[in-house]
Amino acid sequence: NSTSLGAGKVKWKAPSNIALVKYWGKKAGQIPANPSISFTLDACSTTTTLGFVPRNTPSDEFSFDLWFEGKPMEGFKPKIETFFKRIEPFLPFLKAYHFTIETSNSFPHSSGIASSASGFAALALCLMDVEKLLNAETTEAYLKKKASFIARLGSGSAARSIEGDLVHWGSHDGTIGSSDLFGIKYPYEVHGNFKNYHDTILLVDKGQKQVSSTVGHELMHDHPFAARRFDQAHENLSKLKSVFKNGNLTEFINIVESEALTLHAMMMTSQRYFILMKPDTLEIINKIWAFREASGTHVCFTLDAGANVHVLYPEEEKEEVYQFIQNELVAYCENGQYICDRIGFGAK
Ligand code: 2P0
Repeated sequence: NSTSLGAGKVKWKAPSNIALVKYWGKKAGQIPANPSISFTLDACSTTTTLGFVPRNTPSDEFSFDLWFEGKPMEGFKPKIETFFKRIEPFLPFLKAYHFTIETSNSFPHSSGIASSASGFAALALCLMDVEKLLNAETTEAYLKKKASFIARLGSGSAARSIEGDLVHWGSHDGTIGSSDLFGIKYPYEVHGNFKNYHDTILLVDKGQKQVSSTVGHELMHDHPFAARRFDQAHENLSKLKSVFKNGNLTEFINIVESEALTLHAMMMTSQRYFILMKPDTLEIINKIWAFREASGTHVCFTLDAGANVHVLYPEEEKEEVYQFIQNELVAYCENGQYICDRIGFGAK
């Protein structure tokens, strides 16, 4: 059903996400070693426009240029080149066009917030729009599913940045439609306690990470605790499914904080070992625990592959917790910087 297509431009805004059960470790072909589930974020996003112009002469090379926040981004081109090579079998039109990729993030540059999830999700959606223009029969559901599949080949966690508000990625026994190849919107009932859940991201350290996530994943290959960890992720996902149904926030906190600390424990116990948390990360965690105990609120934390702390809390407790963040936590943020985010509903 392919038609030819003139020049044009498409645009998508894709959100970042924060894993509750973490993806850490993978098999060949960007297949996760264990299933994960994430909250889709709202404020943290990448906006990408993709211009395309048909090329006159056939070529064996990809042709594209890349702009980041209005400036040419030569340094990132090899990553996109690798990405294009991986996805070409599934998007055979890639070499027929010259692409202009223009991208910008809603969050501050080098804030320690990974842009690979939102970035690859936005680009994958743009490429799927081109496929849709070439084939009018492409449905919205197919576009989203394949966009997640394509995004995964750029960065694993990007598979979870297409839809909202909760996204599950990775085979998990008894979960309808669960797949290693793409993320799916969580298909079961979710308790009202999780509506409009808040995530205030405290920017503790904006420096370059010592070990990239890709290397961290690789170090799980001969990690002494890998097998047990992967089983644990399955167990935690099963438990979390019950929690999403019954709304038990105490149990939610227990799973989510344990996942965050286990992720970092895996880093500390791999060979080579490394630490991405900073002293202030631990200060914040201790403050959160003390406040939770004293206030009876359900504030908790999670961590990404970095020193920043994601402070999670329900809509009902937002005033009290936000006051606590202001009074006691903002002091630990680099230049006082933090981002008020919440659960979001996917790419637009
Ligand atoms: C996650 N992270 O589930 C885990 C937890 C960070 C901490 O997936 O090599 O950028 O591109 O597939 O997805 C970050 O790793 O790694 C990540 P690649 P990715 O969100």
